Amino acid sequence: MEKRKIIRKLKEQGFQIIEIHASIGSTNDRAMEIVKENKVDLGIVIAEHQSKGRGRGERTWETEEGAGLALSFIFGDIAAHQNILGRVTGIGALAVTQTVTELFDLSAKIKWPNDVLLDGKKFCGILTEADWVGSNLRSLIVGIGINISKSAIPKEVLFPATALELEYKDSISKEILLEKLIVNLLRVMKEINSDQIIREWEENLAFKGSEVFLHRDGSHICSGELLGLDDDGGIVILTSDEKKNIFYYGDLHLAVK
Ligand code: BT5
Repeated sequence: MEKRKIIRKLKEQGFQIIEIHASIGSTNDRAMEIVKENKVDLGIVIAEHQSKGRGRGERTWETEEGAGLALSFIFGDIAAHQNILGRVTGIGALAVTQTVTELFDLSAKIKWPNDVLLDGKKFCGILTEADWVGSNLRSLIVGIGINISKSAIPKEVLFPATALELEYKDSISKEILLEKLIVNLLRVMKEINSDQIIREWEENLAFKGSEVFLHRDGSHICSGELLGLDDDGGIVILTSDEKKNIFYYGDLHLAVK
């Protein structure tokens, strides 16, 4: 990637901290180190390879050299609004879906809470982490991992995986992808308090209207019809007793007919 050009653009967009690494442990870990040392309103850490990329909980995220992209945004100036915490991951996913539609005319779906799918397969995962000072939220870190080419797909995955170039059936430019994604993410983050943004996320929700089940730490939690999202970014599942159940974390699966 052409570092100098990217850095110049990011500075124009107001980024105070910009790091671009060929290889790093985890961009989210690096972003967390940065916010512990400095007050940052807007920052970004980008890497083309991660040796210790992380997913949710104890899970890992692989960013294969030359085939994937890892980026972590630091948002300090919106951190005052703690009530938006449940919205951030989905809104990051919305920025990714908008980006691949605009650039490649691909229809991506958001698998609640943090995966972005193309043709039912995961090509992007999002990990949002918060930096707390006592009970005050100081910064939010939004980590986005994207599979660009086929070799980015790990051999063993929990959910079927794909890569952008496989779905687009052509090569893509990381710079153009990065540029568009940043513009889109900054825009949706500005709208994070609006109800409209939740509806847009909902419009792109995978499995909406289908029978799903929710798992948490390996245990079955709930089965029913996925109705949509509540205002805090939770999913609403209608169970056979006609009750609407709302959940804020877990892994969602399509029920096998
Ligand atoms: C995620 O977790 O999907 C969140 C991934 C976030 C990665 C970004 S990259 C930038 C930033 N820095 C980090 O260190 N992390 C963030 P989860 O829903 O828990 O899914 C993790 C699971 O996805 C793993 O257990 C694997 O099964 C699968 N997986 C790992 N790498 C993958 C890849 N490259 N493509 C598709 N699936 C993958």
